[in-house]
Amino acid sequence: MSLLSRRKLLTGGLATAAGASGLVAAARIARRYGLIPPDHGGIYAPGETLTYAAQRILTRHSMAREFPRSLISKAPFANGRPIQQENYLRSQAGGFQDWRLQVDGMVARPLSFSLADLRRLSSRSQITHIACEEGWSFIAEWTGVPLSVLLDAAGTRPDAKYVAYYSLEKNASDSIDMADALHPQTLVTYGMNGGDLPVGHGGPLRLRVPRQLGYKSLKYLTRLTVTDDLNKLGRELSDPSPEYAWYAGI
Ligand SMILES: Nc1nc2c(c(=O)[nH]1)N[C@H]1C(S)=C(S)[C@@H](COP(=O)(O)O)O[C@H]1N2
Ligand SMILES: [Mo]
Repeated sequence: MSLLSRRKLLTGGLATAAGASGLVAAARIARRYGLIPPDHGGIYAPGETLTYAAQRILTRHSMAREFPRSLISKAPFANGRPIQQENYLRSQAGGFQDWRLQVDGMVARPLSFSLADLRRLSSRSQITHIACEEGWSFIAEWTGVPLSVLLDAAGTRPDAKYVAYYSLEKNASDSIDMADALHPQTLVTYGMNGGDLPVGHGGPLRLRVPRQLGYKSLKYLTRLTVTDDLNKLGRELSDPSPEYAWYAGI
């Protein structure tokens, strides 16, 4: 079956099922095609599944909107208090020379990048909107290395399904599926609005996932782990907070 007709069948099937016999049937179709998000909560909470499955089918190739320079926000809002962790402040005092981004898990070659290493790789800049689930948002230019470039360098195994990512900040981690990890707009960023990424916005390194809500764009990025099963990575990643949907597509 062609990709297009398969896609038509899937979306048609999901819509029909949702209309005819409720969300539970839609979830059943989603499961058959491997479109269950890791926080699905079983067939009794099929809403998350329907959102994820429908989005993944319809927007697999879609791009987050990019804006002209004239629309960059004059006063971007840095969420939360400045990070005060002792190991962070020490690294900052040394100009982040010792900052490393580790890439491991289901890869042929685990790698470790300094900021200088990352700056030598091919970069991309994009002007996108970042939206917090609490209602505020801003537009900024972000510069960095496409996550796909790092995953290719490490040699991601073909059976990988997720990329988990960790912050230097305690208990801060998250994950995305391969569709978002390999998406051209998903960047490991070290620059914002033409300068270094400010501390308040996650400097020296932050993952930007512009097709999802702000909370998926983790600040103070230190590690990427490729996996086929989030349950292998401990509670923090296998059991995400119920307040924040794992899939936050916009
Ligand atoms: N490490 C870390 N990353 C984080 C957060 C955080 O508290 N710690 N907050 C998230 C949330 S809820 C949002 S909306 C955005 C805010 O990005 P900003 O501070 O650049 O505005 O960062 C996300 N990344
Ligand atoms: Mo947020």
